[in-house]
Amino acid sequence: MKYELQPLPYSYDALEPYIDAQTMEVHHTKHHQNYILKLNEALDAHPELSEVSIETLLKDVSKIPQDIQTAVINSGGGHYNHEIFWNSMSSHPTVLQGNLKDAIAASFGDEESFWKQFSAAAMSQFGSGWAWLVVTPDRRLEIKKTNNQDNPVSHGDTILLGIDVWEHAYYLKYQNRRAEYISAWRSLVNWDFAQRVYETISHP
Ligand code: MN3
Repeated sequence: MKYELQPLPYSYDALEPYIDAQTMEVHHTKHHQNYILKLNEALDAHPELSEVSIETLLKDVSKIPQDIQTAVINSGGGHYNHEIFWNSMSSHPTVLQGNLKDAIAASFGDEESFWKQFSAAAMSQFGSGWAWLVVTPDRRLEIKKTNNQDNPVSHGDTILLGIDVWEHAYYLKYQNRRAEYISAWRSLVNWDFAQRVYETISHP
């Protein structure tokens, strides 16, 4: 089974003015596509893994054959992270509500305090990487950040939201102004997606 680039759940210009169409198209058709090509290349050497999902591979990287371990972490992580990233954004406004809203209030204070902490994590990620809202194995909500294409699922967490803070995610429009990109991203966040994942954790 070869991985293939899936269409985005919205058009390239659907996130304007917060993220421009050119950034979205290059990010999807060049960056994400390239992770998939390199992941397929790595897996070519191990046909026995062809039916194992990328999530399963990333959940226990010690089981990945040594000769492709780094390639799967980098390129497989890149593929998996971008799928989450596209779904973490919505072309129409969504609202934090229900049991996730309560859980966020209990963990971070109110929604405003959550955004302060989430933005600070995304801002302070040094160099290329990600900031995440995750549920830990003991079911606590936490904000985390990872380098490059490292992924919280490799550390036992379940991802509710992820923001890409590699420069390619924002440089065309925002240049070095990462803070403006993070602030704009708040208008795009897909709470419906986070809620759907959270339901699977709350009611396994
Ligand atoms: Mn990216």
